[in-house]
Amino acid sequence: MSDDEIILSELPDDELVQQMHDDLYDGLKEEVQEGTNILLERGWVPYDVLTQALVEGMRIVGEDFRDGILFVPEVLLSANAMKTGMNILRPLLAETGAPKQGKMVIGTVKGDIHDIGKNLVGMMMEGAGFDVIDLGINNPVEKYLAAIEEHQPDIIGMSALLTTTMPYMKVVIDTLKEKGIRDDFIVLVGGAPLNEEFGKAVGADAYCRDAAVAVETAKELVKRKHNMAASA
Ligand code: B1M
Repeated sequence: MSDDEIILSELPDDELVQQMHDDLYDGLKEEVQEGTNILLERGWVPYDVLTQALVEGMRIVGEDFRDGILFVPEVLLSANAMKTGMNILRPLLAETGAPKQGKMVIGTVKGDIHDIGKNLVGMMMEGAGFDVIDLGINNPVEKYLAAIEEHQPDIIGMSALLTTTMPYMKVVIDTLKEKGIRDDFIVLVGGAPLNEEFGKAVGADAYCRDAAVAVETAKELVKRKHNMAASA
């Protein structure tokens, strides 16, 4: 061991979190995994590990990607390191014992392979008591339709991270309209380049800024739908 090797378990929380940002930046899977476990062992709640250590680390990666300091291969390593941490947190976030809320089909739209944000939304929705059917990435409208047919969800969630792929959400929603089934579902959209106005323009029920907002919005809209059905 070299003199300057960092022992993660010996770092105080704030320095460990900083170090995890650096390790995520450098795409160091095992270190991110170890850091995640250490924070959990120290009693951190999974949501705080997720947001403060992992999501914040990815935000920094995103800035340097945007500024041309990091490139695709490096960002891929960071994404994989992030996923390692998320995999540890997934079961912990899911086992909250929350009462069943409904079913959601979620996928990243056609042409888009970004899935970290979508996965995170799926994890948080599961934790809030929703059954989540994850369609993965690069989904053409046919995939959503097949999943609707098979799973009869309450909610359809779409994710897009590229300005070139976000318009595809309208293709999906317009197809639902053409088939006369649009109003059978709550449609939620999200992803970094979207905003409220875009959500309205494509005909979604709501734009969700982040996973926590997605959970709150989903709960609220499902409740509203049930109340409407009960009073009909
Ligand atoms: Co991409 N990429 N990328 N990338 N990438 C962005 C999105 C970009 C903004 C980077 C930049 O330039 N600053 C830029 C898009 C620019 C634009 O369109 N205006 C970009 C680009 C250009 C590209 C490529 C074209 C690069 C290239 O090849 N030259 C290429 C495209 C590939 C494709 O999809 N066809 C590409 C590839 C990649 C990687 C494969 C290397 C990797 C993805 C790995 C993976 O996902 N498995 C990658 C990554 C990691 C990023 C950044 C750095 C990080 C995205 C991320 O995971 N964020 C991203 C920079 C950025 O976003 N600032 C960037 C963390 C995640 C937790 O946040 O996804 O926003 P986010 O999710 C949030 C909310 O948005 C929301 O909740 C989540 C959690 O709170 N949310 C939802 C998301 N989906 C939701 C769905 C919902 C509700 C809420 O449904 C109900």
